[in-house]
Amino acid sequence: MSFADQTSYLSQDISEVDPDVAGLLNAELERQSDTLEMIASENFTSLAVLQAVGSVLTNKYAEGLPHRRYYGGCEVVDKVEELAIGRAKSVFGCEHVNVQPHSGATANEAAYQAVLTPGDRVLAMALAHGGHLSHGLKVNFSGRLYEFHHYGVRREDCRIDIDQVAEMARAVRPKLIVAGASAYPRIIDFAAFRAIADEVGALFMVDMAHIAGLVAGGVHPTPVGIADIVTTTLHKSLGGPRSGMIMCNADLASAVDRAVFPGLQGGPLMHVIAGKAVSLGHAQTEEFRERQHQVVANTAALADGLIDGGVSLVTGGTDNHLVLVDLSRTDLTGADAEIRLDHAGITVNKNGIPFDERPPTVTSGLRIGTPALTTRGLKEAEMREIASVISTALRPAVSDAELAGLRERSQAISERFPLYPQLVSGSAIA
Ligand code: DSN
Repeated sequence: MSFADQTSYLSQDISEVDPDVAGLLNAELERQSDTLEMIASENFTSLAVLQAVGSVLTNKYAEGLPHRRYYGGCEVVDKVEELAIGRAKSVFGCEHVNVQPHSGATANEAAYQAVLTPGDRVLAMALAHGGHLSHGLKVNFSGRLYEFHHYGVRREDCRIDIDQVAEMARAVRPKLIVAGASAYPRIIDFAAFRAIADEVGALFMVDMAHIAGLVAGGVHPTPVGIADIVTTTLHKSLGGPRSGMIMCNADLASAVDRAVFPGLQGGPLMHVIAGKAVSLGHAQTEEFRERQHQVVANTAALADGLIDGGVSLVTGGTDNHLVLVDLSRTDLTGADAEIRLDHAGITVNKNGIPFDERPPTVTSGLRIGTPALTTRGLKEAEMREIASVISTALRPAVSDAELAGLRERSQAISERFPLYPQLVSGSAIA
């Protein structure tokens, strides 16, 4: 193609321009279709969100906020961002929202920057007990910039030790207390954290990334109206595009906005903000609310099936979208179990469990979630069948031939629930 032929540059299909990348997109579509996706932080977004994220809005710079931009030509993207803001307020009932964070980690980074000065003390949940990387892990920006102290769960029941939170808050006198988890299968009592924050004069922040869909669907208590700041991702249980968002009370609005831009980011990803608007619109529908109820019902059915199959679960069950399998009393590590389930056609991640004696690269746990498969249409009957596949795969002496048989059972389920049928005919592009 010569420079004179610009029409081709602008309009040629990816399969012609770049068969390597096009082939990989199709391979990933096939992988997602043919396996059972049970990573608790993943989901399948809608075709409509894929279309928004793959749109011409990727071409646009729009630093600033709607009607207060540093670039011309923002009249359309202003409307897109206003739609996302208005819908986020309707879904979660927040006073203020900034929809520009590129990810959950950057949402947290901006939230900290809005209310903290480097060196300030923060109290958050330990990663090893189910917290998040950006809640003060030493090698993460959060642990390097701020003085994090960590609470955890009780040894006897693996529930958040709210007495320990209170004791630590009184001793540490943090400026900020953070709640929210990446591997906690139970409901979090936000009001109890608020009371502790008030007692010690701390601000209270919730990172609800994992449970945002459940909160929007009314199946987990909301932290909005209780916490001063609420951060989230859009792509986990909420099922939107890969990205983040910050909600806060009106008094923190300008500090949050300034922290996102110019504090942390440059141009917002307007194509992704369009995807956020689409998914937040969907989060107001009855289909969405019913699906969130189904997520909780599916996880409960999965938990019951696993327990019946002899598998131990941290806390003995679940209230939300995930279970945490406890392999600590077996010879099987989380790393080996992840590989076994991969061979059985089920994608999960190894995960540390509270008081794990194995290192984080090995672990004694598996985190298994149901949002993605619930979006695909699976219900309790399929969850019981999947629990049977998983329990069999985790048995001590399972053979390769048995794992191959289990993979056929997994594939039989995935074939009954087609994923993106519009895309399967040779194009993974929306
Ligand atoms: N990495 C995300 C998760 O898988 O839960 C959030 O920390």
